[in-house]
Amino acid sequence: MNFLLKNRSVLVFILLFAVAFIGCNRKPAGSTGGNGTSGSEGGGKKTVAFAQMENTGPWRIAESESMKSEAAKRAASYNFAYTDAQGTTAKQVSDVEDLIARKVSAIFLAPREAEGFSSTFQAAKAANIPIILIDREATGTPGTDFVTVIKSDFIKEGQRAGEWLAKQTNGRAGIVELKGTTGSSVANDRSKGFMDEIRKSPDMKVIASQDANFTRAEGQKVMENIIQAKGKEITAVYAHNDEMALGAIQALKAAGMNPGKDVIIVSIDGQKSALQAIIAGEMNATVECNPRFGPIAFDTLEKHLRGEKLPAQIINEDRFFDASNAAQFVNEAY
Ligand code: GYE
Repeated sequence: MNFLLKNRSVLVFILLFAVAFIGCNRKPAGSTGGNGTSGSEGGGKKTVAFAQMENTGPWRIAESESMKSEAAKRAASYNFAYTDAQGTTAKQVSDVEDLIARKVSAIFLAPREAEGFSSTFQAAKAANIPIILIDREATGTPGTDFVTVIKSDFIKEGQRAGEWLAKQTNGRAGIVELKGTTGSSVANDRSKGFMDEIRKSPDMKVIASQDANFTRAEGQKVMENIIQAKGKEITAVYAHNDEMALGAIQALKAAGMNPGKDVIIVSIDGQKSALQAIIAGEMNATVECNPRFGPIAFDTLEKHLRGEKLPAQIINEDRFFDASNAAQFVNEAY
């Protein structure tokens, strides 16, 4: 003690050490639940954020879970902040603006629509906060407006669905297309890829095509109206995701039609309830679109932080599920 009192610099050092120690053990503010954000900019860790567009339906829930659990695995290095835009692009823009104001270290963004983020990208750049797009595209230049985009090849997904349907129906079908959210890159691309394939068979006709916003309830409602207008002309449904396909199956059954048999159903995602519907014979095929972005998203961020040059796009490899393999994969599905 005598020594300490005599030696002021040692005392100051010990005090500073104690303060730093308390700082490191401080719990991050908030929790990861609901619509709020969590994570602290303190504690020496980086806060990384995920700006999700909405958290309804198995695909989005699986994506959010994957991001949260990967952040938890890397909790020694990161605090995690999460925002839920509840299906509104304007809210998602302001969520990202708030994260920039909070000076988080990096933002993963799943943009609901392609347009609307350019001034947000400018603000992030000015604040030196890297943005990595996951699951959908947004208008802008990779490497400048955002680091890169990690996603599936949506045009290829549409092509695979179209090619499979042409084979399955011997090139003759009256098709209902249930489209994803208007203005999303994914809906445009899934339409384009499908149409590219369908055009090769003159007797494959899209007899109705409507936005059902990627949800089961809207898929069902839109399908009910189309059944009233087109009835027996309908021999196939191409839905941009499984949720809308499952809604359409409900509508077809309620109208006394036979999904999976008289009406061939093909969609995209590969969620558990779709594989179960394939096993039950009510649905025919689904192109996988993997929602488990956590590991690749964080690996990509770390490469960027190490100064590695990244490609403009990072494309996930996806599988294809139908009656031949649905039972084999149903247990690992979300
Ligand atoms: O297929 C769908 C979700 O953006 C790739 O959005 C994603 C799509 C996915 O709501 O189910």
